[in-house]
Amino acid sequence: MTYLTKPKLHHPSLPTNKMGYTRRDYEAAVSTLCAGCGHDSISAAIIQACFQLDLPPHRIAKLSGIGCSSKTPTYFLGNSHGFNSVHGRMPSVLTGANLANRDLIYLGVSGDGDSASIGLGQFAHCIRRGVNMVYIVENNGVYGLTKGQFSATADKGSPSKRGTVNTDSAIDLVGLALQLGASFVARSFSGDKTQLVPLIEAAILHRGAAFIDCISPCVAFNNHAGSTKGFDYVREHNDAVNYLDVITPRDEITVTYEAGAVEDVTQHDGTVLRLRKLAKDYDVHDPAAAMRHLLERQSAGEIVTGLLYVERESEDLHQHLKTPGVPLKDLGEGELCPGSATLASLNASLR
Ligand SMILES: Cc1ncc(C[n+]2csc(CCOP(=O)(O)OP(=O)(O)O)c2C)c(N)n1
Ligand code: SF4
Ligand SMILES: [Mg+2]
Repeated sequence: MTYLTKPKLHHPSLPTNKMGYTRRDYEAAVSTLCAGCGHDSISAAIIQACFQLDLPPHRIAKLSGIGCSSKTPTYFLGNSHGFNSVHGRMPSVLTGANLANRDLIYLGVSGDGDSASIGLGQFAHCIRRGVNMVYIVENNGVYGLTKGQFSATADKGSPSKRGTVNTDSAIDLVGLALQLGASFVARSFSGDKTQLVPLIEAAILHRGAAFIDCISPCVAFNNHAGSTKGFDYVREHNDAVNYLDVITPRDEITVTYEAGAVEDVTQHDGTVLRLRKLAKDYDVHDPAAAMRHLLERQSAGEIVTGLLYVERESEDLHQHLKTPGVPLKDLGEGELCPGSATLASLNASLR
C-alpha cells in the first residue's frame, strides 16, 4: 500500500508545457502522508515549478534523508532520478552526485530534524561549498516520522502537543545559511503557493547553493495552540518582504508594475527575477541587512518570508574546483589517468 501508483491515462484536454508534458507527468506515487500535512503542498509546488519551467524530468535528480519530509520525493517527479539516503546524510550524497555529473538539476529535500539536528554538519558544509543545488527544508519544528519530539528548529518556550515546553534555543536555518555563504536564501510557507512556486523556480535557475526554508505544519504533532509552526500561527505572523515572478529569456514580458515597488534581478542564464517588494527599502543583495531584518522581525514575533538574499554573480563548487565542463562521468581513462610520466614529474615537483 505504500507505493500506490496513479493511473497513467491523461485526459486529452490537459494543458501541456513546451516539452509536451502535462502536469501529471511530473507527479509520482499517491502520498501516504497524513491528510493536510504541509509537506504534500510543497510536493505540489515542486511539481508546478518543474512543469512551468518545462524541465525534462530525466534531467532532475532528487535526493533526501530520512523523515516524512524525506519520503516526499516518492510523491513527485516519478520520471526523475532519486536517491533516499541515510538520516542527515543527503548533502554529502548530493555533493558527490553533483561532482560526478554536473549536467543534472539537483534537488535536495530534507526536514528540520534531518538538516538541523543529525545533519547539521552536512548541511553547513554543502552550503559553504556552494554546491549547485536547490536545498529545501520542510520545516515543521518536530520529528514528525518518529511521532513529534522537538527538533532543533522548535522555538524556545513553545509547547509540544502534550504540553511539555521546549527549553532549548532554536536554530534558524535561514540565518545559518546566510552566515554560511549561501548565494540564494529564501523562506516560505507551504500554505502560500503564490510565493513558494516562483521561489522554487528561481532557486532551480540559480547557479550555486540555493536554500529554501519552508515552514510546513505537521497536522499530527505540531499544529496546536502555542505551536509557532502551526497553520494559524504562521498565517497570523507571516511578514513577507517580497513576492516573485520568474521571467525566463523566452518569456514575453507583459506584466506591468507600479514603479518603486519592483526590482529586477538578472541571473547568469538571463532569467529575470522580478521582485514585487512589500518592504520597499529591503535590499535583497545585502546579507548583513537580511540578517538584521530577520532578527528585528523575529524579536517582534514575526516570521519573515520571501526571497531574503540573492547574489548577482554567484558561483558554484565546479567553478571553485575548476573542474572541466564535461561531466566527470563522461571522461575517459586517458583524461582521468594522466599516466606515469606526469605522475613522476608531479612527485618530483613536490620533493
Ligand atoms: C541515524 C538515525 N537516527 C535516528 C533515526 C530516527 N529518525 C527517523 S526520522 C527522524 C526525524 C525526522 O524529522 P524531520 O527530519 O524533521 O522530518 P519530518 O518527519 O518532521 O518531516 C528520526 C530521529 C534514523 N532513522 N536514523
Ligand atoms: S506525522 Fe506530521 S510530518 Fe509526518 S505525515 Fe503526518 S502531518 Fe506530515
Ligand atoms: Mg520535521
